[in-house]
Amino acid sequence: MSRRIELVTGDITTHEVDAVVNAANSSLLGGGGVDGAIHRRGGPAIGAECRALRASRYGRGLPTGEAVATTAGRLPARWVIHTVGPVWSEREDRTPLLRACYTNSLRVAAELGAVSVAFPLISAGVYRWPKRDAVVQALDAIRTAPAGVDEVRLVLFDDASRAIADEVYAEVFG
Ligand code: AR6
Repeated sequence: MSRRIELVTGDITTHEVDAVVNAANSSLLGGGGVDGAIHRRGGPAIGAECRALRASRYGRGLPTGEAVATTAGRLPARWVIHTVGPVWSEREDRTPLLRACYTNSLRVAAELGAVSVAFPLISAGVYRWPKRDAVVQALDAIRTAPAGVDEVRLVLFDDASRAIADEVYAEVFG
């Protein structure tokens, strides 16, 4: 497979890629974390499309693990792909849902014709997924997803997450 996976540190809303993935919630109506940053910087066109999706296809919300695209508004990207990560649970293994966020987002990206996609570390903030395992699942799900998108960035927001990701990357690809 020719897919390139690159680790980057910083704010995902500044990335010039075809599609930026948003760690949304099922309401699609915005929130904090990366979701808040994407809606703020991308402007109201993103929220307007999200509300239209709620009214048409997702009256009960976007299910966890699924992904749907909207405009990227004023972001330097063509699309935002909204996906809903699982909330971390001690009692239940929700790993398949976390991995589905990556594979479904890549499928939607490929359907759109996106060549480059940037992901945040889904579920690793407000949803409390342990950072290291969040990176393991992200890299492995991206690596093994069907072909279609050639260039994938995993954007780590801070240096501590980046250091964990560098270690995991070396283990997964080294
Ligand atoms: N660029 C890149 N990464 C970021 C940015 C940014 N601008 N901002 C935060 N992160 P979170 P979740 C990192 O909480 O855990 C929202 O309220 C952050 O450090 O954004 O999936 C939604 O509406 C962390 O590593 O998403 C949902 O209700 C990662 O992005 C809920 O939070 C994900 O943290 C989703 O929670």
